[in-house]
Amino acid sequence: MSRKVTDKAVGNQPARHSHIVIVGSGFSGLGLAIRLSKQGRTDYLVLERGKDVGGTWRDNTYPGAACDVPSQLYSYSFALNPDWSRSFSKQPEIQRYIQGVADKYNVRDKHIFDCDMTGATWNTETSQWEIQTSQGPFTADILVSAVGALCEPNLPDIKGINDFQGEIFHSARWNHDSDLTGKRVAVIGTGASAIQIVPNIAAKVAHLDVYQRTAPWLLPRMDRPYLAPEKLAFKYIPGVQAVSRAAIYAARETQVVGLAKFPPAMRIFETIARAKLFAEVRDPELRRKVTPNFRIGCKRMLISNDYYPALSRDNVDVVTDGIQEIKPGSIVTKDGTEREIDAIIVATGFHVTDSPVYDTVSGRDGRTLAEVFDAVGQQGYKGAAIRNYPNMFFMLGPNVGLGHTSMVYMIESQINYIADAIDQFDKLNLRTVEVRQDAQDAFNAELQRKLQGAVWSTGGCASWYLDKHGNNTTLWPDFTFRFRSLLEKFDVSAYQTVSA
Ligand code: N01
Repeated sequence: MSRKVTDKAVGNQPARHSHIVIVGSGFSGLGLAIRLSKQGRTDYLVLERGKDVGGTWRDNTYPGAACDVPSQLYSYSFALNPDWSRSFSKQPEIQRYIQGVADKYNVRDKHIFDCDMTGATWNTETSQWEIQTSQGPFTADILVSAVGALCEPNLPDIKGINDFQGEIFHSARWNHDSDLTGKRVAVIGTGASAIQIVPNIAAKVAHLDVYQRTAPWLLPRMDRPYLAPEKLAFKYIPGVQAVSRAAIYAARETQVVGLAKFPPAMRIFETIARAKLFAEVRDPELRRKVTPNFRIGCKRMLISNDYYPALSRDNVDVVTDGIQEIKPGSIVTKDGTEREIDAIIVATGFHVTDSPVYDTVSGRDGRTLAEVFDAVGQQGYKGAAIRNYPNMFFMLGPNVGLGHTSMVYMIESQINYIADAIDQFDKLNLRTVEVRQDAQDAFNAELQRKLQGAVWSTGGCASWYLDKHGNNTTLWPDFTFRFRSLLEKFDVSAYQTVSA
């Protein structure tokens, strides 16, 4: 049973209490909220810093933003969408889908929007979380972090970047008031975001410099509009959409063999990528520049049919000399060349293993998540719990990320686990639940053992998958159905519990 809900004071301010507080309403926080509502629960709140649900799909509105996982799979299993317009959806359609699901399951009134969590501290005396937000304090018996891994833009530490006088913005904070038509533009980065942006602005800018630090591997994007009969079949013939989804899932899961178990098998993908590069980049100098020097899969494999053609345009240059400094109206590379520009698009990714959110969450011994991770790296248990953080669950915590299939599958696995954990917390009348150190250590030892032979460790690249200790603390190194079965039920025996 949940304890009595009373509003208390945190510091001098009265705090609003909720048995469960979920922070963030992207695919993960929203999905958990829907599950709790379906179970008939009303004792939860979702604190969302934005004005709407959607998370990264609400925030990433850059030209060309689209998913690189097929739409059939990139959706909740309980809310299949027969109306996807194409096999790989674009951002506006995904955001509309997420909004539609929030409306259908009627969970918006459980949200507090424009509510930015600025701190969360475990209070050992009350066994509650004290949560500071831009809308005042809250307390919770159970706190769920669903803030996502790709939410805090990573701005590169380049000399002079703050003195640039032209327009400058991050890919995840696109300035729609800015008109790049006829301007000299620089894109810094060549990751998943940049390769979607470049083809979508290349034709309208006067000149585009693409600053590449590492050439990515590119595979064909098997994207196409769905035909009307297909959509009718998805909608009206029972099982057709589920079968299509299962087939896509199974096909993608075969990649785990090469990525995690036997990296030489990735040569098949490398051969396809090399053939594509050869066919689409005819200029030998450009081909040399954009040929990757690591095993495919070590960094996220990208899919695009229009990136190489965009790079081959007369008004586009790929710059590989490394940025020395940014001046008020130009970028200077390490070879001394100065290129004048009017605008910079910073497509340099996100704080994944060093999110600023980690500085704001203090656990049982007073240490922040950032301090704990700094000491030992991002370690958790089933990506859902972390020692020293009682009564706290994580959506997309350590080692839940993927390079080959839909994160929504992992999210739904975690929803099963956390919803069951909350149920058991109440049924067993617990006051605290905290993962045992030995359970967490054994889980991580097994993860790192599996990761040793994976392409992310052996493929010869640097990536955000690895933390500063050199450990891969972001990716799941096995088949995703194994993750699903591991998280099917909450295993209370792996936790220390105190009864209420
Ligand atoms: O970021 P990234 P992203 N100077 O980290 C370069 C997801 N996503 O926003 O490779 C110069 O991948 C960096 O260079 P290097 C997806 O999970 C999904 O593109 O580190 N360059 C790299 O080229 C993805 O993995 C979709 O040498 C610097 C780039 O910036 C994640 O989001 C679509 C630099 C960063 O690439 C992030 O993608 C888009 C510096 N100081 C994104 N620092 C889907 O379709 C970094 N770089 C689902």
